[in-house]
Amino acid sequence: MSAAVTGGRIELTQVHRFPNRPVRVAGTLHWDILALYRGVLDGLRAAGPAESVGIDSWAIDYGLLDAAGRLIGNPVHYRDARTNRFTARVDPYEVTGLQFLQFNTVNQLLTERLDQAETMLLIPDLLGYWLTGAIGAERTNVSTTGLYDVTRREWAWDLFDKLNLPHRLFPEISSESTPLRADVAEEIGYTTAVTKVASHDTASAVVAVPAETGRFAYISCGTWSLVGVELPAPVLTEESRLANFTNEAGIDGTTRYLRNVMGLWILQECLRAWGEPDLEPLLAEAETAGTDTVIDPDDPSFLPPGDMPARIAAYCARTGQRAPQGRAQVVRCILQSLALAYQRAVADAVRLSGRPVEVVHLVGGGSLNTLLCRLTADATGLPVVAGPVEAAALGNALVQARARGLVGDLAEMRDLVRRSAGVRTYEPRGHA
Ligand code: LFR
Repeated sequence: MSAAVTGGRIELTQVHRFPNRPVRVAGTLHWDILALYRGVLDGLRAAGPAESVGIDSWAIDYGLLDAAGRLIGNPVHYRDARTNRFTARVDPYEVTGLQFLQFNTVNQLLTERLDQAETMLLIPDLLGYWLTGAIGAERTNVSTTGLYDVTRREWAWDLFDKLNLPHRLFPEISSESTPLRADVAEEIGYTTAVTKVASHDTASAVVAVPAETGRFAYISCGTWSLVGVELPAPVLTEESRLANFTNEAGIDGTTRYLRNVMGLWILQECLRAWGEPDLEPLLAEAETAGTDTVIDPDDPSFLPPGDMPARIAAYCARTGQRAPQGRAQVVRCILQSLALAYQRAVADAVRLSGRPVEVVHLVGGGSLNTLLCRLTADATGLPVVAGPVEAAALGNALVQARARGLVGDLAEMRDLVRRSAGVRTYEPRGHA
């Protein structure tokens, strides 16, 4: 995406899109990281001379470099089964404030042989290293590893010793901009600098939430749905741990207090199993598809890739419910289950943080899904403001714009989003 700030607005243009297709190799699910890097180079070339570049991606996953700075093997996908054996956390919640997800970086690292590894780079830091030659770690993404001390705002060095993880692996947390390597500049046809943005896509998306006051919840709705509130400080209570809420770092010292809900992944995998039919007609049918069936989107059976319609049917058999019949009912069942999961997460976030909420901002690809937005408004009993769609890209660009003096603090960035991006409000029905 290329972005421009002109006339008091920020405009995004899609310049290049490439697929991110994981590959199973000898039983392990990998990211095709070189294909992704090629996509980045093609995109930069197509974007023409850009004053600055920022990188964000999904969190948690990483590549390992050897002492010569070469990548050791292909990064493993967090949906790989290698972390199935982790059923309880290894990092103390009162230190990391992180939700337990079996695939958190810390767990993944504990499955690896690390003797050849000199450096661990999270995915955006790895791409940044290839573009610039500079090694560093970006805070918002570091906060998703289970190896970050959320109070000291530093790597949790003590924890490394307890877990036998070598200190050398973890690069300094830095926020410096770095110029492109000369050979990369030559390849894409211009030189520019990589600006450190919120490299965790969810953190970038939260920057671009067009909230007017602090009394909002957000749902960053894509493959995952990240549901929570923005706070000035982490919540590290026992209740919060039991509710599996996470305290991930946002920009400017904010805390993204949220829960991971499995999200549109379940729908995406159904569409894949059905041979990628058009979603729009299915959503139209799902409007009136009568089914009361509700699944728990966070059931572990929905985590790995596979035949999702069959897994939904198996879940229903296990929970004594009638399985949804036909595609429209399956879609309806997924969306109403997500809306209920959002309702629970918003209510828990409010209860556990004490932060009152008047509106739910639903950003990301899911904001185009009118049925989901409507069901969410009805379930939460709150107005749902849907959009922007490309929230992560916008948040990324906004932080770059700020580094260039084009916009000020978070409130100003959000003003800019409100002036620029289209949003649609869904009022709840059936509430007094
Ligand atoms: C969303 C996201 C979530 C993270 C998951 C795995 O794209 O980054 O925030 O928990 O992907 O990295």
